[in-house]
Amino acid sequence: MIDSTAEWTALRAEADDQLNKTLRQRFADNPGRARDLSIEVDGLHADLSKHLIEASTVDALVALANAAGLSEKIDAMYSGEHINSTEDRAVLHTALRLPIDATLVVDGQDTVADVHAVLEHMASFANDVRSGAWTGHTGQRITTVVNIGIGGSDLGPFMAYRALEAFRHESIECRYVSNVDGTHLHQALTGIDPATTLFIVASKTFTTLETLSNAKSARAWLLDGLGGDESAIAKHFVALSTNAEGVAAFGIDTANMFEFWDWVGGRYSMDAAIGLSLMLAVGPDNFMDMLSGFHAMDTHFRTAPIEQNLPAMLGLIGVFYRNFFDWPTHAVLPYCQLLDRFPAYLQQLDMESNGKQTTIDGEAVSYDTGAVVWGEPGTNGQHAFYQLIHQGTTPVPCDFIGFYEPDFPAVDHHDALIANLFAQAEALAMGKTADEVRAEGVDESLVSHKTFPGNRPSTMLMAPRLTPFVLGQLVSLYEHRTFTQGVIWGVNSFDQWGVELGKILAKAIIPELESSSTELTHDSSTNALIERYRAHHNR
Ligand code: G6Q
Repeated sequence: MIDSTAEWTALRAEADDQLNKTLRQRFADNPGRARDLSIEVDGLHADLSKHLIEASTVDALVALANAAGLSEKIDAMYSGEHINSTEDRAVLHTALRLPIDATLVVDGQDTVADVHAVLEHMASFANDVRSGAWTGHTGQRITTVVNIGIGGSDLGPFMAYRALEAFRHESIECRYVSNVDGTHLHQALTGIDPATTLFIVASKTFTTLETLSNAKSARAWLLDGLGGDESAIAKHFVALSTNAEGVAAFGIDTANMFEFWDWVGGRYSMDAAIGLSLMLAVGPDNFMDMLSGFHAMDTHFRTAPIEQNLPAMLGLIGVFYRNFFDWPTHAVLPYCQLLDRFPAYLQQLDMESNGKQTTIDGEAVSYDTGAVVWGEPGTNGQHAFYQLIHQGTTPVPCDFIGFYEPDFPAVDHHDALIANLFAQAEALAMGKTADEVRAEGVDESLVSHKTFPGNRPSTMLMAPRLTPFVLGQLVSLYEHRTFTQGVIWGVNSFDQWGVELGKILAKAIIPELESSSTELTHDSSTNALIERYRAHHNR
């Protein structure tokens, strides 16, 4: 296992060295530090100089990556080997953004041709809906799109729809329904007109309880609103899935199905057909620009040497803090209101991928894996949880994300926003000593309260503007950061067995809630909770 290698052991000593040196000292020692520890990828600037690293750390992390075979594993993923071994699947989200003139034959199939055929199908449908050529059952144009999906079939398109609001069609609004809590669908349907609503049922497997429940209720709502004519379904329901049979069984014509493949993991699928709602909102050209951004970062990850490889370095630095400093969480803090769902999106990407206690070979890991990922946009977070980040007992490595230009210049507070962004990273890194506090004349009883330890690390990611291209770069960056960490920890980042047990138990409990005739055989806590629920409903 990786923790028995010399490279892992070397990092223990490296971590001890780095913990003892402050960021203040590092910047004083090397005025060129920001320049030396920055990486630029196609206009995306990453300043890594506020990390607790030196050139020796970079060398030690690169050695660890080599010991784990990172470069070989990148090649294995990109070339379509079945690296998702527990499900015997290739992992080819990078093929979703290959240009049309690329070639990639996997398992005898020309994936580039398949991907672009679906993209063309999506684009032609999106153009028809956006232009009004596609109408609903009563001949009216579509103005509301309701995406029904959950997890990987919701978080990505929802995040991206919000992120690219500045690029969206003025008269198409998308709404996203994921939770089986009926309130979610109720809210989404409130105030909209069935005649002008298109439902997208997004489900890779087309077996997901939440999605099928919401889709059935949406179908009933539509038919109710349009006079019960079943032929209306064809104009108001489309599906995104790998399961044509399931789609047909639900009653959606497979001509209105946009397919993807089992080599696209759910949480890696927003750039596959799962992104249809986004394409409807921003149009095919912007969607293709986003794919170009993904591809640019994919190319960088595949070709850049590890010490200059942004996703690899961010992943390795994350491992450094997780395993050698025992810091259990990682915050993502976009200074961009339109990225408000980005932390939630990354939470799934990272935690579902690397929250594993078993190596890919089935052995129990002897070290920590996946960090808890969390965050909110700045400046809001500053008035909430930043207290803990500045003065709490456990440091939280942070990713700050900012842009030189605002999304909507009509209300321009951009200098204030970016000043806060830079100030937070500076405050975390440099802190404020007790002597500095005293020098301000602060009463001695308050000095310790007003002291900031500093030495709290962060990455600063900056791009000119949040465009489709930049969003693609950012998502790909985090996909590959996640991959890098999975390789170091030796886990399969592409399965998610940990979500299965709860699903199975829920299926068993539904009939037990519905009828009191079933004998309860759970633990006494679960039995009592079921009984209380039944009693409340007089069952
Ligand atoms: C993602 C996960 C999971 C999945 C949902 C929805 O990687 O597998 O979040 O996306 O459970 O699954 P379906 O798309 O099959 O409905």
